[in-house]
Amino acid sequence: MNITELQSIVGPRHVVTDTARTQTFVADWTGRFSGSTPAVVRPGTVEEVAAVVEWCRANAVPLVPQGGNTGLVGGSVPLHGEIVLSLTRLDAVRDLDDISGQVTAGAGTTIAALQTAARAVGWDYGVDWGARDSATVGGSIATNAGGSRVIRYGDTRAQVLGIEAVLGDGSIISHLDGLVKDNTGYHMPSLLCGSEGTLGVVTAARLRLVPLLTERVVALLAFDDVDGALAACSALRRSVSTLESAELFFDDGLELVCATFGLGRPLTAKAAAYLLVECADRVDPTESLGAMVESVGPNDAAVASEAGRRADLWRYREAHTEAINLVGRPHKLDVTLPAEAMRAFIEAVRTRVQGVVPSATVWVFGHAADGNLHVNVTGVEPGDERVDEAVLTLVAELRGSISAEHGIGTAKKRWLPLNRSAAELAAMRAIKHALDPDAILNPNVLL
Ligand code: FAD
Ligand code: 2HG
Ligand code: ZN
Repeated sequence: MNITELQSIVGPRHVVTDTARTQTFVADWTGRFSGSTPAVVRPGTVEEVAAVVEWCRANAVPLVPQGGNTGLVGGSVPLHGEIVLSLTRLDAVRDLDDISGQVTAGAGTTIAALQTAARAVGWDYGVDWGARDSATVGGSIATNAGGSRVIRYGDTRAQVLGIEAVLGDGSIISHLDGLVKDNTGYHMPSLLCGSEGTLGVVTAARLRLVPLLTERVVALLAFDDVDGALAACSALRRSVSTLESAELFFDDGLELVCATFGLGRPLTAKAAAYLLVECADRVDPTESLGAMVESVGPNDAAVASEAGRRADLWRYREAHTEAINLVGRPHKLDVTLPAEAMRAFIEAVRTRVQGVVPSATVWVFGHAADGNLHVNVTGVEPGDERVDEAVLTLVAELRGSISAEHGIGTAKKRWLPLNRSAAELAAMRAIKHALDPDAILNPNVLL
């Protein structure tokens, strides 16, 4: 491989080959997926991205696009010796239009930096999740990230009005005017959202902003059983127009988070299931939420309006991922169930998993209002996929989705036919071939 040619495209400083420095780019956040790379290439402009893609095509060298490397399905790291194309230098936030409420962000902009820029001028970005400080705009588009505010603002796809990207043949497509209504053919942002780096390298996006809501209240509600928590979630969705998040977790997860991070328990008594809800408005939503909380009858509740206390309550939910990672490398199954099947799934999933690996530990939490559950399984060898098979076939039996918001990556590739027909897979392959004829872009994920 002629590294000098890559150096001449992006500058010698931006081609990293030293294995000590490539370490953080070749292993994923969980430590379950790792590989090696001949080079991490860090372009600084869309033209440099296009030149690197053209070079890869000419030299038959595949690449893996990478943003913050917080992806959880083994799709962001070079498992087959690919080049890593790191987009983090493309981090400019520009053309923030106060009138339309739109902004253009480079692919490498972190979600936290985007939020900061929007909030400084009275707007906000509608998508938010725990990895906000590292996850990037490009990665969030490639995975169609969801997070904790989907009930109010939708997923990443719902925020993307325009896109700039480099396709597999090195051509640049750019449509960043941000017209809200623009039915002029195939909608490239929709196609690239969730494409996991297989169709194009996203270099920038025109994003919709939402009004900044400064008055907030968070409530942690405890229930005797999962039915109580799910019924409360549904009642709150129906009656509280300011509801932004409704998150579910269980006592084993709460216990683990408290023990791992030395936190006191948030409520005096233990409960089976917990619902964490957040409301946001321009006027204080505490009273309206309080009245509704009483009507859904939790056993106990902790309520916080002040920012620090709100963050404390959120920590019990958001720290699940980190706490579980410290138990051992988890198998992560991020799934959606139809609302009416959630309880049946939660009841059955432990038995199914322990039926194939009796020593496994199953952790369940998620975004209750979206039907999105995160099943994490620890105590399993990284390559032993029997637990993945058990969970994903249960999901399919219940007519759910094997990927709610993290994508397919390499972790779930073999189970994609559980959700997609042969005709759909053929259509996807045809699209892939049209946009990436030489299979240069992340060829080992998704299909
Ligand atoms: P990476 O991990 O670098 O890449 C992810 C995928 O996108 C890969 O396939 C990669 O090839 C591709 N890609 C990256 N950049 C580009 C680009 N510019 N162009 C084309 N393809 C690209 N996800 C959720 O949806 N909801 C959550 O609530 C959530 N919570 C999380 C909490 C924690 C603690 C962690 C570690 C992760 C969480 N995630 C969540 C997963 C992760 O943050 C998202 O998938 C995120 O969108 C990945 O962004 P990234 O920049 O880190 O992308
Ligand atoms: C979350 O909702 C993330 O916290 C991560 O999507 C889920 O760790 C997981 O499995
Ligand atoms: Zn999630």
